[in-house]
Amino acid sequence: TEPNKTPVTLIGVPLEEGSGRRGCVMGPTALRIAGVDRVLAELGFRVSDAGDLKPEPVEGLEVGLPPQAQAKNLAIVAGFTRALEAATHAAASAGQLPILLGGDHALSMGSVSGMARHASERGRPLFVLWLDAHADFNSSETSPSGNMHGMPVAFFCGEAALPGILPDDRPLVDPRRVYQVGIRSVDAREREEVAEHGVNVYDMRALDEMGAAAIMREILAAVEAENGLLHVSLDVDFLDPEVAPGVGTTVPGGATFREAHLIMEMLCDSGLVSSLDLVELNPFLDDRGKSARILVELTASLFGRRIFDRPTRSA
Ligand code: B3U
Ligand code: MN
Ligand code: MN
Repeated sequence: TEPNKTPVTLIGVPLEEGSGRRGCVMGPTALRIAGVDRVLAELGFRVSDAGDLKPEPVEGLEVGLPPQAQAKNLAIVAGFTRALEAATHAAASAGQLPILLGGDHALSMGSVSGMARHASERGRPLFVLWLDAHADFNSSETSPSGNMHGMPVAFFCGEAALPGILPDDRPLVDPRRVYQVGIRSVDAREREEVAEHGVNVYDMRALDEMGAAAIMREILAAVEAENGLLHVSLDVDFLDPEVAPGVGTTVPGGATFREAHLIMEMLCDSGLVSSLDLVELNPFLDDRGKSARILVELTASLFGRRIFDRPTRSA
């Protein structure tokens, strides 16, 4: 292991209740079988595996929801959110880089909130790079499905109408520091909310028109300009379903293998990444471990695997 590299902590999050179907509970195991710890160790990182997180017991939160609100499996998602907020914050405070092995995308309610607390203690702003087909900016009042994996961005920006899960005075993420890439499926109300709150959206058209490199240069420049920390949240459905079929909500027309790798390589060169979610992997729907393996390959690129060194950063 190389002493100048931030040690990595893997945290398994066997959460599937935020999504509309079963299977994500197997995600952490599939990522371990695909060798996520091994590739990081090969790249010179000290890796510890905290095992699978257990949710805190939670009851009675429903009473705090607005009338007509929908939040399916609120208790279990809230229990994971509390445990994850604490575990992610603890790892980052101890000088480690947390990687959350999901688990559905509701887990980012906890991981990003934990990183937001960490960043605020350091006096630095937290930025979020959201790689996803979906904006995940529904609230308990706007969600058409009630599935909480469609709400995490609204939650960590303080807009999900889900009181009582974390303290009211918790540090939030400024939606203008959220950068979404790959977006191609947004609900009607969600669309208005995203625009109103100033979330930066590079939808699939932007990715086609600008290319991944130009998009990443803009995002990384914004993070650098404010000396921010950058949390990366990678939803399997960011990728095209032909590349990564192991996800419950496939949306055609997604990112290619090459676009995703370039994004990871540029993130690595930037040195700005503080934390990572790997989410929505559903091994029950996967094709012989293909999607799990691709997530591990992308993680390797993010942590420094490269074809050849480049003379200048992000050149
Ligand atoms: N926006 C829809 C669908 C969805 C969001 N995230 C996923 N699916 N994975 C919803 O249910 O909120
Ligand atoms: Mn998502
Ligand atoms: Mn998605």
